[in-house]
Amino acid sequence: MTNNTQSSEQTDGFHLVIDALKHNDIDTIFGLVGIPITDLARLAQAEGMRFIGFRHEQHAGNAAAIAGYMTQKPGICLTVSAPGFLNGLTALANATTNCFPMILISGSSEREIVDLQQGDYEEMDQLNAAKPYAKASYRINKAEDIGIGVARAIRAAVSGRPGGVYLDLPAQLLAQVIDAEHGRKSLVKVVDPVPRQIPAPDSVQRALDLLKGAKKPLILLGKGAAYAQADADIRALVEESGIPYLPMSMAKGLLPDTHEQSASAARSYVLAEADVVVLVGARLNWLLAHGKGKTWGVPKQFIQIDISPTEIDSNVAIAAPLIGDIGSCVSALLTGIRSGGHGKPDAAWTGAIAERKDKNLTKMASLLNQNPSPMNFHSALRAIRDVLKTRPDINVVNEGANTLDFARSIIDMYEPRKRFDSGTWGIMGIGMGYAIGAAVTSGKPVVAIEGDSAFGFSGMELETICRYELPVVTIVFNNNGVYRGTDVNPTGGKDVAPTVFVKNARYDKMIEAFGGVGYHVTNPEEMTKALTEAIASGKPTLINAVIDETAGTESGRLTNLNPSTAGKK
Ligand code: ADP
Ligand code: TPW
Repeated sequence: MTNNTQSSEQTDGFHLVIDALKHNDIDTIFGLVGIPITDLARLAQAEGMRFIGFRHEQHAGNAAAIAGYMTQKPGICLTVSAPGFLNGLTALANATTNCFPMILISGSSEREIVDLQQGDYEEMDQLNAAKPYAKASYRINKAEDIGIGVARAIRAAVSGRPGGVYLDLPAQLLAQVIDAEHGRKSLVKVVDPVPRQIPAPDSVQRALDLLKGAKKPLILLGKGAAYAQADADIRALVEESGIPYLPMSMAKGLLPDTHEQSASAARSYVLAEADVVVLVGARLNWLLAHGKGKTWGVPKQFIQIDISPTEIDSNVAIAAPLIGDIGSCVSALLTGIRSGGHGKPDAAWTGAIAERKDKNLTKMASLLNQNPSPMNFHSALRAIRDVLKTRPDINVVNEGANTLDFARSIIDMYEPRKRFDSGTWGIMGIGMGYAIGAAVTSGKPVVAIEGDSAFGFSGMELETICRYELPVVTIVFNNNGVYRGTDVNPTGGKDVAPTVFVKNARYDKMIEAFGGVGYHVTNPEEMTKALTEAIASGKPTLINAVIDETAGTESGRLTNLNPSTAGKK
């Protein structure tokens, strides 16, 4: 610090962190207070930011992550040291896995005590603990570095493949006092945080050539495509090429699910039969059977659009990689297609898809229209589907096993980035965090469709939803257990089976404890009424939906991934 820039005014680490975030147009923090960040949260609020306080850091982190996914700006999660940090770390790891930009900011204990392991309050080497699970991890030690440290965290979170960034703020840093003018000058506004990355022209040509020769092309849209916010060009690519498309679960709504080129209802057929597949922001991971085996049927060639070069050839050979941001890559393909020479896909291909779609949709309609008592997944979801059809702007959160599998295929989405689910890990526990993040970020209602087990991971955040009066409707598919409620303890002992919960639990009573509205529904008519009223009221609501406890299958559709003991009787 030089004397000639010194003013009589002073600032400190607390102020500089808030100033640095605001300087980069970040207006919301999701977190949970305690030593040493309580004053940071207070100050954020005093300085006009929104601070949303949670009951557990994992959910604050999930809210931040989904806010990042929705906005392309890093969502911020603020926690205390060691245990608070670790609770948030699950969300940071999940964000990194799903390519969502977020920054986990945790206070940390005295460095000199932590490093000598002398036993400080909440002692932990957080920076190193975060590293394997974060895209980048940084610690700021000097108040005058807060500006550059926050800028670095923001750029790391959103540029290239987005991910989770950890930012370590030692308690001593927050209390450090420096000259205010010097502090102001140290702030950094990140210029062009997400620069366009234009694909090389020869890569584009290679992809176009491959596409031109295709007889049975298919476009596969992943959540990277939804994240990229290139909605108009993606739609134009699909419609002008005439190529059938499949959305991954969180890419649903990029084009309305009712679109005639959607091949969702003929998914297994198109995956097996396609000859050239254009992957747009979708990884060939377990969710796509690693791009090989029976699911993928006849030999095929892939065009893969991704911002991350190391994603290419990760599971199978990629014939035409297209490295760049999805907006630029899709627009380059579109220009090529518009300049001609790319005929529409064979009518035999689109015809065969249409035929299978019709058959499968008719079969599904008859399942959906049955009215069993007790209600099952299908009849409950039919009622929800019909209400949500009238509100395409509503955000949908979805987790569970059967509840996830059935809702994903039955609930149509009409707008991009409105569906948030268990994602790349198949994680349980994102429910209320994503719901709060989505409600706060969009200002629109959220309907969270939750298995009863899935809901339990974040259920205490009902209080948060009620406290902030968020328009979140949580529907608990209550079938008395994990997957279903019918397992028995083979020993005849008093403990119930590992998958079983308290029978006939009344989750609706939980929300009433916090002033929210509870409904207990046992048939589709009651579901329709409850959901319609809840959405219209905008009040925090929980609908306890009684589902046939025999209806679910173990692990939902993932039975093949579930090893079972040879000795099982
Ligand atoms: P899904 O689960 O829907 O199949 P994934 O999460 O597996 O989707 O894949 C998303 C992919 O999108 C990642 O490989 C990521 O690198 C990529 N991606 C994310 N944002 C962009 C972008 N703006 N431009 C290009 N690729 C992107
Ligand atoms: C963090 C394992 C996968 S699905 C599931 C669990 C516990 C719950 C299924 O029961 P639910 O749904 O929600 O009642 P339904 O419709 O089948 O009745 N811990 C974490 N993540 C995962 N995925 C698990 C455990 C799991």
